[in-house]
Amino acid sequence: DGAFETILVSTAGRVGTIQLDRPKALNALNAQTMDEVVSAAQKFDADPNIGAIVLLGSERAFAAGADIKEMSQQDFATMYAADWFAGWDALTRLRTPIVASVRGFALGGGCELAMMADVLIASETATFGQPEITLGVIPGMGGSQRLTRAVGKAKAMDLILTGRRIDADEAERIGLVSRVVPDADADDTARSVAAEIAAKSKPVAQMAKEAVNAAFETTLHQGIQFERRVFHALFSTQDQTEGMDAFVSKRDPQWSHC
Ligand code: CO8
Repeated sequence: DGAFETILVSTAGRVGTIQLDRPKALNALNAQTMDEVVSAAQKFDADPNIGAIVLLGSERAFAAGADIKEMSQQDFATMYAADWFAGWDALTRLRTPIVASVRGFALGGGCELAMMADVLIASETATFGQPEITLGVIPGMGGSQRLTRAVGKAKAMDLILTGRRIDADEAERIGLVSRVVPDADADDTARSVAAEIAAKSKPVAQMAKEAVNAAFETTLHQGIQFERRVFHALFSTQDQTEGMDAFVSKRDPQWSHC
C-alpha cells in the first residue's frame, strides 16, 4: 500500500500481512510506525474477507524496541500529553487473530509488540528481552504486565530487572512463544498458521480469541461463565449448524462466516 512508509502491507487469500520495514533502525517503533501498523491492522480487522493477520519483521530484527532517538527528545509533559504508546492499545482490541513471526531482535517495545500477537512463532535466532532498565526507564508498552502474565513472576522479574536477553529456546521453554522453527521457515510458518486460522469461521475464531483473552481479565468463575455463554450463543450461528452437520455427514464444512 503506497500510503505507508514504515510498513509493507499485502494480502494472500484470507490472510492480511503487515511487515515492519525500517531496516536502518532495526525496525525501531516510532509514532509513525505505530499509526501505520494500527491503521493497516484495523482495516484488515474490519474486512470480512480477512480471517487472520500476520505480523512480520526482518531477518535481523522483528523490532529492536521503541525508537530511542525519538523518545530521548521527550519530557514528562510531552509524553503525558501524547499519552505515549497508548495508540498500541488499539491493536489489542482487534478481534481478528494475529500471528507474529519473530526473527532476530525482539527487544523492549519489539518484545511487547510481539506479545500483543495471539500466536507467536520464533525463529531459532530470535532473541527476546526487556532492556529498558539499561536506558533508565521501564517497559512502557505493556511488558511488565503481559510478560508477567505470559511467563510468571520469576522470569518476568529476572528479565525486567536485569535487562538480559533470552534466546528462542528459553522463550519457548518459559511459554513466551508457541513454536520455534528454523530461520528460513519462520515467516512461512506464521503465514501457514494464519491461513489455517483464516480457513475457520471468522466469528467463531474471533470468539475463541475473546474467550482465551478473558482468562487474563477476569476471575476463573467469570471466565468460565463467559466461555459458556459464548458457547451457547454459537448455537445461533449458521457455522455451528454447518460444522456439526459436515462432521455427521463426513464432509468438509463450508463456512459462511456468520
Ligand atoms: N531505537 C532507535 N534506533 C535503534 C534502536 C532503537 N530501539 N535499535 C537500534 N537502532 C538503530 C541504531 O541506532 C543504529 O542506527 P545508526 O546506524 O543510525 O547508528 C541501527 O539501528 C543499527 O543498530 P546497531 O548498530 O546498534 O546494531 P547492532 O547489531 O550493533 O546492535 C542491538 C543491535 C543490540 C539491537 C542494538 O541496536 C540495541 O541495543 N538496540 C536498542 C535495544 C533496546 O534497548 N530496546 C529497548 C528500547 S526502549 C523500549 O522499547 C520501551 C520503551 C519504554 C519506555 C517507556 C516510556 C514511556
